[in-house]
Amino acid sequence: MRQLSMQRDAERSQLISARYGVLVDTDIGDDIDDAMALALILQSPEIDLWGITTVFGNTQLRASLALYLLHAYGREDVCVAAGAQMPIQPRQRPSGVPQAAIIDTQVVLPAISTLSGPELIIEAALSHRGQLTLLCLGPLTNVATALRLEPDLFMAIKRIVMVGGTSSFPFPDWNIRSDARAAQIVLGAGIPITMLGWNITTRCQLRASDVTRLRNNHARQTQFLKQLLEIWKRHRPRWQADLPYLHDAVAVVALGAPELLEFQEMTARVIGRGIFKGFMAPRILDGPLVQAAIGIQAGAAMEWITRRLLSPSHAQTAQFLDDARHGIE
Ligand SMILES: [Ca+2]
Repeated sequence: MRQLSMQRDAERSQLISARYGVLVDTDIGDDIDDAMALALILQSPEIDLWGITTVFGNTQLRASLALYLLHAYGREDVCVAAGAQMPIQPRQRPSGVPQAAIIDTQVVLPAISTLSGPELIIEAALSHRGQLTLLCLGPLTNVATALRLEPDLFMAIKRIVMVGGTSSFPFPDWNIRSDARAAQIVLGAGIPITMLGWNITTRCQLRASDVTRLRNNHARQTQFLKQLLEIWKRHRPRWQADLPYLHDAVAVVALGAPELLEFQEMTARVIGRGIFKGFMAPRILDGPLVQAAIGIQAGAAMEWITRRLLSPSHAQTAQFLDDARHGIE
């Protein structure tokens, strides 16, 4: 009996120590993958979501969309701040946030934080020194601005997990080329960085069988995702495939199931000027070191993502973790 109890305590300790305190910086609202990643986070018991900041273009509308998603998942407690609208080094025009069409204006949502995006990043990092994992799902303007505002910030952030760049041939992916200067600042800041490049995230595309499973699941949250998918299909550029890539969801896989990815330390230089402005050149040039994903078990990762998105709310699991934490304290 005593042995069983000790085993349970050990399991609880393991679960709690594996829990990540995360702030998500996102350009939610254009492509669907940011929303899918946020939904996945809210379904992941090992992730404790401390806040959301929005970046790029109409960040107020993006923040409203994030709040609406949190409402759908019953997580109105999470603080959302609108961040930088203009990149430090502008390259392309932001879109009109088409996914915000899902917002029911009759629903009363919590207010957007009075802090700016960079201010919320600073507050979260300094109030949880050494514990904050920043999940960066868009251009890196907010994080770069926060690093400029608070010189000690790089010491306080535990890790950045970013979607962007490449670990194969030089390439100008959307997040890096949308603000190349911000990417240079963040990569060079001295914070441990896990990088999920374009060559890895494009391996994870929603499958027709996943859509069928979404359609056949009648949970409120799943219906919300299904609606988002319908909006995405109406607004996707003609050159895009019929089913979306889940780039940003791969960042959640890196936290929840890192064994499905293979990583390698490499240099990652971002070109800031000339015809190659916005390209990331990995390995071949001197530059900041990152842990870059070089491989993914794509089928297993998609299965992990889909199962989590379709699983019943993890609220009970989170409650278990909280109870366990109080039990140990
Ligand atoms: Ca994104």
